Amino acid sequence: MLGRVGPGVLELTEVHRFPNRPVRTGSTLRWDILALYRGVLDGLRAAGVAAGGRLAGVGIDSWAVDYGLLDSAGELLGNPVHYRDERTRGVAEKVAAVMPPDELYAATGLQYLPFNTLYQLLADRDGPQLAAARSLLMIPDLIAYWLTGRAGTELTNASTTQLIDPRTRDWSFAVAERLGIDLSLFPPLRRPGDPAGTLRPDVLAETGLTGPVPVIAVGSHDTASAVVGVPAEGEGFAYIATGTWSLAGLELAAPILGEESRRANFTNELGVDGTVRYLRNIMGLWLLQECLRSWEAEGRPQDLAALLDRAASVRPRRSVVDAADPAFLAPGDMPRRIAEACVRTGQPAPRTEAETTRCVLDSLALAHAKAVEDAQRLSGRTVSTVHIVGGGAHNPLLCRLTADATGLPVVAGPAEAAAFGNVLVQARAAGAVTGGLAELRALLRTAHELRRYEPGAGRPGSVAGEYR
Ligand code: LRH
Repeated sequence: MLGRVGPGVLELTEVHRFPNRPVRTGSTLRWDILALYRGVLDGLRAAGVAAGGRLAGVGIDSWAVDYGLLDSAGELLGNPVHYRDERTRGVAEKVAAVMPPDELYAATGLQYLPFNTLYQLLADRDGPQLAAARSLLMIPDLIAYWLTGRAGTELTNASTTQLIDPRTRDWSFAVAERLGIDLSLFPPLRRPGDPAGTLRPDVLAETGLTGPVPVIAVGSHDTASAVVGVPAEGEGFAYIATGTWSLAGLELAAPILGEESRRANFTNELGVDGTVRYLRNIMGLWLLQECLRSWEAEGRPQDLAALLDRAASVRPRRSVVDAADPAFLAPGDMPRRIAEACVRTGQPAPRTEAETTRCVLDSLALAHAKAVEDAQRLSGRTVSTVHIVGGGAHNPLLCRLTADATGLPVVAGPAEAAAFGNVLVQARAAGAVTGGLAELRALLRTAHELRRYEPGAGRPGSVAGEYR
């Protein structure tokens, strides 16, 4: 994405898009990291062409928790393993025997997800790669390292490792020691807005860019950048960052680390400008993406807009599944797994693509509402507006069902919130704009058209007009 930012100016242009297709080798699911890096280089070249050869900065964000291991020469030891791989099965139980879950939560504030970096590192513990590793780079830090030659660990993403203390916003040395994690593998922490090097000469040559091009640390966890890109006014809002995942919760000034919060499986990830992302992971549009993949493989490819239209006419909440259930984490045959979950819970199995889609969207809307409700109860905050950002902002049925389930108005957009949050934090570090998150969000509200869905307004035509 190419961004142009200045006082009163905020534009994003998509200059290049590339697929992210994980690959299974043997029994292990991996990221094709070199293909992704090639996509990044192609994207930088396209951005340079669109911007006339000069870029004021580059910022990188990606999904969280995963990492690459590097040897003593700084070479990547293997393709990073995908967090949906099953190698962490059973690891949390072993961790619990050494450090009970309540103590781990009180120290790190992280919700239980089987793929937290901590569990992945423990799953890798006896492998030859970790033994040979001299450093560990989270995915965006790895891309930044290849672009600049400089290694660092960006804080918002580091907070998803389960090795950060959200009160000190530094490593939790006690947790690492107790669980035998070598924190010296991680290069020094950097914070959003910090300089992160400049593009290497070979990168400039390959992309046709004119140097120097600074790389600036942003909220490198995509969800951290997406929350910067929530066009909210004031504090009484909840956000749902929708994409492969739905990340639903609140922006807080301090973590909540009590037992009730742990039992509700809320996380305290670290955000930009000292904020905390208090949220719960919900399986998200992954459920629908995987269904679409299955139907296509079976020779029944679907047109998404038509499918959503048909799903809108299906009887509401005919069957719903638990959209936070890790049983839906792994790839493969999602329609069958959804049908099985319905039958297991005494509900009718969806019979058609439209019924399955409706089941997914009803289930997501209910899970969104539950997360917004629980977050309010646990934080004492009152929410008057729910913001949906990310890909789901383009899904009118999901937005309407979420408004109905929460009983609150939903403001949808921008779909590219993470890219907006990324360029805004860069632009501020470069001095092109000033202010805190409130000012950055005010700029966003002037730059982007949003849609508002009122609860209980009925059919898809319930879009109550533009919100500007
Ligand atoms: C969303 C996301 C989410 C994490 C998951 C691994 O892309 O970063 O915040 O929990 O991927």
